[in-house]
Amino acid sequence: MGQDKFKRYTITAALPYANGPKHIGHLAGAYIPADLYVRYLRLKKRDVVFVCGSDEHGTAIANQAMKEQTTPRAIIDKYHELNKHSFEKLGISFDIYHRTSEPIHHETAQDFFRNLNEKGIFKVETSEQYYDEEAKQFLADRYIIGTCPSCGNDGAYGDQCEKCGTSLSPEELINPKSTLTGNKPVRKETKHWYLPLDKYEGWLKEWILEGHKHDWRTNVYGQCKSWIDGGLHPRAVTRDLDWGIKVPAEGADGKVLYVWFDAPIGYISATRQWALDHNKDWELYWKDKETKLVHFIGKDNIVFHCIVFPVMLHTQGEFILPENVPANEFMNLEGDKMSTSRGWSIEMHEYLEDFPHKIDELRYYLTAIAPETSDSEFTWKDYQARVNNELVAILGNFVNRVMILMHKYFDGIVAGSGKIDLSDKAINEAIGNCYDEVEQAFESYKFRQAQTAAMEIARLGNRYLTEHEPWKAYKENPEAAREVLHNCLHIIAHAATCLQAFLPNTAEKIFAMLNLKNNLSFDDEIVFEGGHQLNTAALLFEKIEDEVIERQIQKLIAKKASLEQVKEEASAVAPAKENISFEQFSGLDIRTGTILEAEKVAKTKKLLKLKIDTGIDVRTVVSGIAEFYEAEKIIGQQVSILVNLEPREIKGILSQGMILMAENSSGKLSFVAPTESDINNGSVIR
Ligand code: B3M
Ligand code: ZN
Repeated sequence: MGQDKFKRYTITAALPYANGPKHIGHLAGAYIPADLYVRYLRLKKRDVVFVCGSDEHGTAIANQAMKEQTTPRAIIDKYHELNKHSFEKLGISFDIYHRTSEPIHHETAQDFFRNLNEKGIFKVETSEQYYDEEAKQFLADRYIIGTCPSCGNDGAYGDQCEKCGTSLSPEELINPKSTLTGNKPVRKETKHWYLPLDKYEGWLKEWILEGHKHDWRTNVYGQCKSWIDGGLHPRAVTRDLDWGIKVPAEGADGKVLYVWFDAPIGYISATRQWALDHNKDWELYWKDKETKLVHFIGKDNIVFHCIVFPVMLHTQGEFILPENVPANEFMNLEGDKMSTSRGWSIEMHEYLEDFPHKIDELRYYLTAIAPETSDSEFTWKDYQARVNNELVAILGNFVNRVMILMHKYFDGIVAGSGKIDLSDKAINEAIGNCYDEVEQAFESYKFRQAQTAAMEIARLGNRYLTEHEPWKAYKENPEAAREVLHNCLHIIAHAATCLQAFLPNTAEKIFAMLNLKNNLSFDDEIVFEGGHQLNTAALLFEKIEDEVIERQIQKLIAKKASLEQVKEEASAVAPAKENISFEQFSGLDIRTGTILEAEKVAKTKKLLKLKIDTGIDVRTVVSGIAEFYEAEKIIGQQVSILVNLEPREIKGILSQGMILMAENSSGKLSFVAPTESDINNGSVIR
């Protein structure tokens, strides 16, 4: 199987954006398979480092910050912790869960860029890009929406139409609009650094199309082939953005590294940090030819891991390349695409809240339906069936019956002297075959098959027990019953050994019941000596009742509905009022003014006392905006003010006029002010 060609293993799982919780589709796509593979390697006593962490740059983070009306920093701190914690609870055994906001990562990414820049790898080009004159910034792809040229969807983004899946560039959008201001953006010149992928087409053909035709998954190979055959183009690796890693080059002020340039380098910086923490040499894990590098990802990340990042590693010169990129397809949920934003998802932390003690059940089910070759589907009914018919009825039942009988008939003591072997030749051989199949499946990244083969040991045991009926034999021939049960103990120990990558908590419980050391590796011998005392039997799995499943389905439907309602409310607009005459309108004297002073009105939640220069005079106005604006931050803010409103007393203060505010459907207020700077105070608004 060639597994000994390598001295050590660097295993990566895609760095999830820290812009929100991650759902069980992500878990099934990259993290569980990576964890299974790593646990297998550890069981084979191989030298392995398993790295992951939060991807904390890019517009995904900046967008979420805007949505939650907070800073990118606050967003990444919040979701890094949430995701890290969920992975831990789910038994994803990373050696390090790092962050791309760490200084060591900024340094590593900048060094990488500098190195390629000095080698003259990049093409530096000035081009015209969309610019929002009002927001005074270049617009990243995600900040431009318009009509999709392929399907006509008018909410397509500058990089992709999410309706039809076409990948786009901003220039292709019909009627582009800035998402920041809603304005039509203009074209403006800007300079960027490009990775000339086109120059490496020949190299990629040789490395992937010839070199990995037989060992990469067909879906991965196929995607690479269609990218390469379709012709590659230079890709900008810098962006005009203020959230990210500063571009370390002359003339790059205000520019950051493109998030897909820095994120995969995150694997390297995570390894560096881990090496520092554990007194290891990180370079061996990234530069030694005897190290096997494997990236676990979902199918939407294939081009970056198979084409862009390898070209970066190759042009750098010293780095190894991935041996394999076993990307999974997608997992759907109850007949529809899984999506956090549409509320059709089971987030990892949601599952953990409802089923804190059913970790192995989820790992098992997600592996059983892993989308290794095509999209698959999670349904709560199928989850229930797998748990009840396989984990409870086969594995749990077998282990439980054997333990109970051993305690009932023999006080939980293995009798005899010396080593008590597995005496049934046929069973012994069958177990050997299971091991072979498990290993072969692991070596070729077929985790569904590996799990089925490992479960086969428990099935075997169940059949063996049913055939030999020790509870009948015990009456006439207790020694025969004893031998059957001893054999069953061996079968249980083998099942636990083979299943422990999939079911780590269960295996731990089994080893404890058997009074054997935890984490038996594939090469450890299983030994029961005469006189060996078993521990008491504990229940491994509980049957899942229909109500539990029904509740989950209802919860899912309710979540989606409530999200849709929120969206509807957010876009709801108050109906128009009755017409008024021009005279009535002209009666309003509205002017531009500037806030000179602002302070909270004591003992109120909503009120600010403002001093306003109206151009006519300086006057006091009390305004109910304290929940939306802090007093100190609005000094100097231009406003629109109705100056001929009858003065009135509010909380003992005479308020002379009213500030005009825009109010959205959720009650949020915003100033209405001129957008040009030469509109002086006292200008008439009409
Ligand atoms: N954060 C995209 C994603 O979460 C991206 C992966 C980076 S892997 C280096 O799907
Ligand atoms: Zn489209």
